[in-house]
Amino acid sequence: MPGTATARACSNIALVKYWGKRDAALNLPTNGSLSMTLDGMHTTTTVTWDPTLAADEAIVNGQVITGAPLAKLATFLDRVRDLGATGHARLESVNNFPTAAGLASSASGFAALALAATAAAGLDLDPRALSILARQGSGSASRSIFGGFVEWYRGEREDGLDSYAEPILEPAEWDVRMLVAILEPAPKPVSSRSGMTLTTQTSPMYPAWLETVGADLEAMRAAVAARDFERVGEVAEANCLKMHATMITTRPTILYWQAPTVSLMHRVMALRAEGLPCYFTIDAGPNVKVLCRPEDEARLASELKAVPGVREVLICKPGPGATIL
Ligand code: 2P0
Repeated sequence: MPGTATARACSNIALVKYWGKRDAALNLPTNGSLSMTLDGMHTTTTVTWDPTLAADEAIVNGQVITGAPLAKLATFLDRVRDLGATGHARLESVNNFPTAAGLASSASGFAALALAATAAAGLDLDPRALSILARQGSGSASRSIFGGFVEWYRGEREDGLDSYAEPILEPAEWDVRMLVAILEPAPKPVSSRSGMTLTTQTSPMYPAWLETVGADLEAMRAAVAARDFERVGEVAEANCLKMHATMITTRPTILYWQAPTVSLMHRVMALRAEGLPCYFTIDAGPNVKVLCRPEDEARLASELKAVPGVREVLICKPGPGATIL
């Protein structure tokens, strides 16, 4: 009988970012990062190890995957075969959020796949081993194994065994909101993978990133532990802008912002000046995520929706870790 398992994992948003690798094959980062798992955005993945299959097969959001994206999944499944799985796998994966909207699906995708693929093979990995496995699919996936607020350690080892994530606060321990303002579709930006490589090689700002990101991480760790909303927001916003400064000064430039991205940043700063505490962060795309307190969620959502170019606003709470369904 083929072994089958279904797992679900949420996406996450980094409050201190991952941008740069010390090992590209293992996705070992140049710096640690810290994120919030997002309950509203998840991937559900079913994996079946089937001895009759001649090759790995994948369907993502109803589309049969071929070529380089399938090869990337097969390489990841090789890591699961290294752990003891045999034969080939059929995987079917669905995101509950719009993938084409430039919202990262690799974090939730590889976290769900790591859990489903190992469980289907009868392998019982502890959360740390799962985080290490998910990291090899996509760096940010190491964080999506856990719920709430999560730190992913840089690690020092060349084999990556000390580069895994751990939870700092469980979802129930601190209630905040992350509003995701989704913009109208724009030309597809540079992938994170190639963008990171170019930035580390060419941005004159990258050394400054490396010199200062450790202090951001330390400040964020303390602010999250103290549930200090303003401090978390200030450090997250500054760290996001610093990462984008390294992207923008990459040659050729990696400018993920569109005009509405900048309008949203101004709107968030203006709302804050008017007395609504909120802070923005932006990843490798044009969409803007805004941190606020639960009681401000409705007002902030309507303010963000009123910015021209905003198509939709998703409201996320701190979400759970990856689970078997
Ligand atoms: C982050 N990003 O910390 C940062 C901020 C984008 C900007 O992690 O190459 O998809 O698969 O390890 O994890 C996106 O990068 O990259 C990312 P790979 P990944 O969330």
